[in-house]
Amino acid sequence: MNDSTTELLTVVFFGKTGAGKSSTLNALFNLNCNTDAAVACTKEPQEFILSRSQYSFLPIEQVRVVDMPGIAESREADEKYLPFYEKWTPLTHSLTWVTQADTRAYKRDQLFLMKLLPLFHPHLTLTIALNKVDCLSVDETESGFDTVLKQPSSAQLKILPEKVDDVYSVFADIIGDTLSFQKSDIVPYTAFYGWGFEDLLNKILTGVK
Ligand SMILES: Nc1nc2c(ncn2[C@@H]2O[C@H](COP(=O)(O)OP(=O)(O)O)[C@@H](O)[C@H]2O)c(=O)[nH]1
Ligand SMILES: [Mg+2]
Repeated sequence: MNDSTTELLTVVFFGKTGAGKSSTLNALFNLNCNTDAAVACTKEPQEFILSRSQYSFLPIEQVRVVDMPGIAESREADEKYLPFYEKWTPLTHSLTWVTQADTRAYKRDQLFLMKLLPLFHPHLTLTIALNKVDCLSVDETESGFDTVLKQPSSAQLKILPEKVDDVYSVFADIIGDTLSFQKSDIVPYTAFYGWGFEDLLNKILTGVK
């Protein structure tokens, strides 16, 4: 659905505070969005225009990427940020919903998605970016993420499909028939180590209908 006359594709990063939206944008595109483990530091949408002269892998002349303030910081913050989400949702071609692999609590994602879903363009490309795969917990006896090879351990790889199934049902439950949504729309990765980046970039940049 990108408009070939304007050659501008808009990719917007949504998701809970702390899920890793800003870190992902920084790592994917070498940007400088503020990040913090403890303090929510993206207070307003931050917009960046990327052009193919600088990023040769872009499928289109210009890509606008937008880093949003995180949801679920507090009730007041959600109320303050909702208008930003309401403004950007209809302008979005590729929506990257960042969430974490190292949790089982997705209720906040569901509640916010319920509010925004009516604003989604029916042809919008949705990607669930499942970050922090490095933190995916495994049995104490098994090893975790290999920080030297920068890849998940075999134990983590073994539980990943189950994790993707869980996340799929959490989101599919809300999305219903509103738009096409498949398990392949969920991309596991880690912004820290870059594992999964190629799949993520392909999905968010070239999966646009
Ligand atoms: N372990 C781990 N931590 C991450 C990863 N991505 C981001 N973080 C950390 O998560 C925290 C929140 O990240 P940030 O990008 O500010 O989240 P945002 O609120 O969604 O923009 C920061 O401390 C990041 O360093 C990852 O892949 N693995
Ligand atoms: Mg942020």
